[in-house]
Formats: sequence, structure tokens, C-alpha cells
Amino acid sequence: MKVFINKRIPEMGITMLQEAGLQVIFPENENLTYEEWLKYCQNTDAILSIGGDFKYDKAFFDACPNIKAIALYSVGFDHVDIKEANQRNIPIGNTPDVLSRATSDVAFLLMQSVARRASYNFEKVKQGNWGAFDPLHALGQELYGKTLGVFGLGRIGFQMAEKCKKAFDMEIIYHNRHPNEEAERELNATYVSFDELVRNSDVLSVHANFTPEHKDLFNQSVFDKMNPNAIFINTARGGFHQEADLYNALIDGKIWGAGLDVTNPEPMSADHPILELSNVCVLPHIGSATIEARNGMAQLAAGNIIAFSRGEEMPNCANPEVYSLHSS
Ligand code: 8YV
Repeated sequence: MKVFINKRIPEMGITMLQEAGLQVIFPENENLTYEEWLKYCQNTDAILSIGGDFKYDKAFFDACPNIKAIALYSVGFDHVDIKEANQRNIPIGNTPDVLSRATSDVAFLLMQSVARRASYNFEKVKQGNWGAFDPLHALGQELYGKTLGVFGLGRIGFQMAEKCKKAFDMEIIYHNRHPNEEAERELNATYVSFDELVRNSDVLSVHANFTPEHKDLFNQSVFDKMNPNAIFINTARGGFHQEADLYNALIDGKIWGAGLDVTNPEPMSADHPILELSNVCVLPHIGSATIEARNGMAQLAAGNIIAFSRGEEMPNCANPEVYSLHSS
């Protein structure tokens, strides 16, 4: 079975595939155009897919009828049309859990960085502008006892909430599709409506799976309702927030600050005005960028491909329903 991998991943994942007797194909250069990428995908049985630049949609599946399985090197699968994959009986693997710690660490890092204006102050030092001591300049805020609102309290949201609880004794409120009993029991988290989440959070951190109905959910009307001391954190997907509205909310003082590991679009343009603000920290989508998380992702993604090659169900599958849809 041929497996196309569009970028190098930690060696252990590649070794696993080779030891399982699979033929691994890498592109000649990793920055493929859509057309070049299609050519590779047309001549392969399975893809170990890194990054979300290209969509797995109807046009893709129509153009690549030989594809039988896709193992994503990500937990998010918003770039896959699951309905189309299901119709074609294509399992879509993903990499949950192994990156929850690393991604929630970045949410926690952004929260503190914004609260203490760390990026702004670091920039000043780099520019030779340390400045004289000023009791009133660029003051931060403390997080002790404040309220963390989690939008999407699943695996990553739980770990962010746990860190905030342990470090700053923060109150945890959350909004989800379903109540999270573990978080209520262990973190004393309280389920609230979306409106209450928006109005009552001192820090509002987004951790949900991105779906089309979430597009621009955090927009002007939401920022207008937020507490003017609130910090907005997004480590999930840039599509959750309306970036121009976020910028306006920041300069109009509707919210206090924002920390983003994801932007809309990515990469964010270097001359984006949001980067000029002292109450913002932007990172280039590094949520899972630790040795530990990336090794774990390599193992899960390779494990998914190997399971598929043996006729087994992928152990980590974004569309497990695919296994029952066509079975009778
Ligand atoms: C990846 C991610 O770095 O897992 C996800 O959903 O966003 C990140 O871990 C990115 O998707 C590259 O594949």
C-alpha cells in the first residue's frame, strides 16, 4: 500500500510505517501547489496529511478516486468534508489527547502574556527602549480569583481550566454542546449559556472544534457584551473570531486584551494593525509544537494508517460512523 506524506514528521512515525511494510512517498519539495499535491494524491492509497492548507472536499475526492484513507496529523478536522468522506467510505484519522497538554499550555501562556503585556514589553527591550521606571506605564492585571470562561470544554479546554484553577484559583464557567461532568466534579466548573459566558468571563478561551456555523462567532456584538477587563484567547481556529471586529474591540476598550495562536487568515500579515497593540500577543499556530506532542501525533497518525492497511478500524477516527455506514 502506498502512503503519501506531504512533509517530514518525527522519524518514529515514518519508521513505524516502513516496518509495517508500507511504501512511503514524500514530495520532492514540501511547498506544493494544489495541482502538485493532487498529482501525488492521485497515485496513492492513503495520505498522512500535515497542515490544513488544502481542503478535503468533493472536488478533491472526485479528483483522487484512489484515496482510501486519510490520517490527519492534527486533532482538528475542519478542513475535511466528513459527509463526502463518509459517502466514499474513507476513514479520517486524527490525533486527539497527545497534544492537549501542549495546546492548553499555549492558551495559558497567552493569557499570562497578555495580562502582563509581555510581548509589548519584550519588543520595547529589543528596540532599545527599556524606558525609565514609570509607576503608571503599561500596567498589567492579576488573574487571581478571576473567572475563566471556556468555550468548548473538551480535552484541551479541561486542561486549560485545570491550570487556571491550580495556578490562580480561578472560577470556571463553560459553554458546551453537552455538560462536562468531570469538569463540574473536579474543577467545580459551572455550565452557563453562551450569553452568560460572554458577559461573565474575565478570560474567555476558545477550545471547541471548528465547524462552519462557528464562523465569526466572536464578532462585534459579542465583544460589545464582554467585560471591558476581559481577555480573549483563541488557540482553536482563526475562523472563530472576526479579526476586524476584534481589533476594533481592542482599540475601543470593549475588551482588555487578546491572545491568539490562530488567526484568520493564517499566516497573519506582518503589517496587521493588531500587531501594533500593547495588549495583544500573537503566535504562529504553535499549540502542538513540542517534541512530546509532535512525537505523539506521529505515532497516532502512523498507527491509524497501519490499522487501515490491516483492514482494522483506525484507533483514532474523526468519522467512526464510517465503519457502520456501509457494513450491511
Ligand atoms: C497542527 C492543530 O499543528 O491538531 C490541530 O488541530 O491545529 C495543530 O496541532 C496543525 O493542524 C498542523 O497539522
